[in-house]
Amino acid sequence: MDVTGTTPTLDRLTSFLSLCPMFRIKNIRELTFLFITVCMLMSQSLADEQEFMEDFLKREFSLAKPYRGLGFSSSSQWDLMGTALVTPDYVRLTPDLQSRQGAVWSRIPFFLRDWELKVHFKISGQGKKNFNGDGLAIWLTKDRMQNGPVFGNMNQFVGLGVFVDTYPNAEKTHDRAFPYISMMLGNGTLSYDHDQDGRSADLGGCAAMVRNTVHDTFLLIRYLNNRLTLMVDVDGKQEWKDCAEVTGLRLPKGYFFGASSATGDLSDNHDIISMKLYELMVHRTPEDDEEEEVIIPRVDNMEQFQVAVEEEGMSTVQFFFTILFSILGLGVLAVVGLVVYGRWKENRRKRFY
Ligand SMILES: *[C@@H]1O[C@H](CO)[C@@H](O)[C@H](O)[C@H]1NC(C)=O
Ligand SMILES: [Ca+2]
Repeated sequence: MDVTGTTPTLDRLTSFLSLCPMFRIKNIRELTFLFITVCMLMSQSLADEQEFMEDFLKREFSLAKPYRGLGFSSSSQWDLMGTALVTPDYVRLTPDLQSRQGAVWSRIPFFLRDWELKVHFKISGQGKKNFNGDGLAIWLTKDRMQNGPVFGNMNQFVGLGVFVDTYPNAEKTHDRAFPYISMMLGNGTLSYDHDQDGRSADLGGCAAMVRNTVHDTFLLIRYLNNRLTLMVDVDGKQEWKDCAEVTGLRLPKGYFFGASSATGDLSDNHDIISMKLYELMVHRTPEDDEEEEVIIPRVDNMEQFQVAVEEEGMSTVQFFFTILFSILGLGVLAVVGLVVYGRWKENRRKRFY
């Protein structure tokens, strides 16, 4: 942005402001801040809308009706495992019975750079709230078809896990409501702590009422320019709600998509209705393409991320209101000051008589 271009705007802003007496204050720095903040907010929302140009459904990485030959035919792109079975309307990972594990795994390694996965799932069962479990997980990991304690998949996994956790295992649960959806990036040494519902390693999440709903429940995992965004549509309003987001997340290529689930003493039916993978088309600069490939998944500035989770900084909206109220406060102070000054002058005049 060149300097000469911005000056007339500032001049115009100043002359506009001098028209309204309320805003006639000497220091226009606050107002400039306000103006810039509004511009930033507007450009932000525009950027969000235009982030990618197009998306393309990739059938080889998608699981959708009709599930012809799924898990059996040699031409199928998916394998079934454990209790997983296919019906005309869904892939049931586990039935509403104790101690079951089931999974469905893609057979094809995945190499796309920017993508979005829409998962249509259903969790239902006889148990009352908090007498059901344990939930399901969506994966994009180095290993496939493993058994284990993380929603029916191995621990110390390498790659991405998104968990729909329907049972609070930790006793201190007042900090989050269940079912709780969260994500984690495994690097082979990090482990998912089932007794703590994965708190120590999760990269954020949200509560989502996803069990025994009358409407359809969806989640969306978007990976775009190394930013991972998790969104949910669980209220039957056909609208995505933000759940969690991590920037600077680096995921190696050649991993496998999967979905898994496990029941323990408590159970539920855990069904996948579809998993649709879209490739996202993005504008790129040459520098973007020269970016290093990682071998182990990681998040840049992990420490920074953890700080951000613990003590949230001022959001743009908070900043906007802080500035707004500062200006209003200054206005009130000015009026009070004028009144006091007027009284004082009057008193002084009186004293002279
Ligand atoms: C995995 O991540 C943890 C926590 O960030 C770190 O301490 C550990 O060294 C990492 N392991 C590998 C193999 O990179
Ligand atoms: Ca749990």
